[in-house]
Amino acid sequence: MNQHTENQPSATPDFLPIMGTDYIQLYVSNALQTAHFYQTAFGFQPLAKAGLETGNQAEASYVLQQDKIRLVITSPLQADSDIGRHIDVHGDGVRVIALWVEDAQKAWEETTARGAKSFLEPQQLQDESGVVIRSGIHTYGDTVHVFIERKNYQGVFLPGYEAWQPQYQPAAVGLKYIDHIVGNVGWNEMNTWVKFYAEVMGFSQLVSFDDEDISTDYTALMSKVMSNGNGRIKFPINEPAEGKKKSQIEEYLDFYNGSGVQHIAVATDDIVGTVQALVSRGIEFLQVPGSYYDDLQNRVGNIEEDLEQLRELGILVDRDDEGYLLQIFTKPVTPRPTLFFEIIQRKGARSFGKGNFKALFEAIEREQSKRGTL
Ligand code: TYF
Ligand code: FE
Repeated sequence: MNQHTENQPSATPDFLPIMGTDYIQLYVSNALQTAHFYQTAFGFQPLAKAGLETGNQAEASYVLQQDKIRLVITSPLQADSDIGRHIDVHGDGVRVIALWVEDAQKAWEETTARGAKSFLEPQQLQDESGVVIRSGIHTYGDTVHVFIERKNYQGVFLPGYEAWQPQYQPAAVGLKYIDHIVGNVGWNEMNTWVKFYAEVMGFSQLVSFDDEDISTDYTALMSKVMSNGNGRIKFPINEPAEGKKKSQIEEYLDFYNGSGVQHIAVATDDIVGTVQALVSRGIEFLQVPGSYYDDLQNRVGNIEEDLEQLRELGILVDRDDEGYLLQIFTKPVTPRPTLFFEIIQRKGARSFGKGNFKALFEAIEREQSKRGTL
């Protein structure tokens, strides 16, 4: 087994304190309809919007919220825009992982001084509800991190946005917070990005898996998990490895045309209820064979959930030294096999479901073979 945990004593104070994920911004071709999908299918609530009606001629954005999770769904309103080019190259996908920081000026200074490429110099946004400071740096592919400092801001989201309260407000499905956000990076880029999160952002490596751990017949990949000081931000990074046929990571890179966000893992404290609600709203999940459940009890011991219910829904279970976790993966939410969601419930476990990798990756391979991309 090649999994190892690295204990990193924090001798030096955190130069980049992060309180959590502020929002995730997707660039999509029809933000109005994508926002409807996240409301209807995923139970997000409308929070704020910006666009022509707020004086923005360049782009329209819809902000959705479910508990601590905020999504910003953005489309261009004009030809020849950076947003339009992002969509043309990548399809709909994640452009911004915004991090809630104490000091956005310092976050930018500390990271750019350590080698980050600036995306946005610190700027002050102001309206009658207060002040937000924002800055940003580039990370893998065309993905960026925006630092958001909102110490005294009382508005709905950010200056430039107005409250969005349509009549239509489907119920939430129990999604609570972002557990982790996974990036797929290109061949031989793993070390670059592990080094970036370690040296530029002060993160440490939690675990790593190599292709010995996680190759099935076809899928081969390497994965390392980077985490910030307080553990609220966890960024696993995947790199493809040579296998018998095309790695799922390589398939992603081909369709996304480069590195980018592969999956967003969202936490629930009732995975059975959440998944039932998602299924009833049309979300499709990867399915594992029934035999997965035959030896589940032997593998994970006693769990509180009803095994039959887990089998019916296709929820996976894994155990580590600290407890267990339940997880399930959606099919891609875009026409390209790129972005998908993970629903996760942690019951003590702090790992990522290594015991499920084989069953999960075989399920992904069945989808790849339907697509003819294996
Ligand atoms: O985030 C993780 O590490 C798990 C497992 O392509 C995983 O969710 C790893 C790679 C992958 C899909 C899921
Ligand atoms: Fe995950």
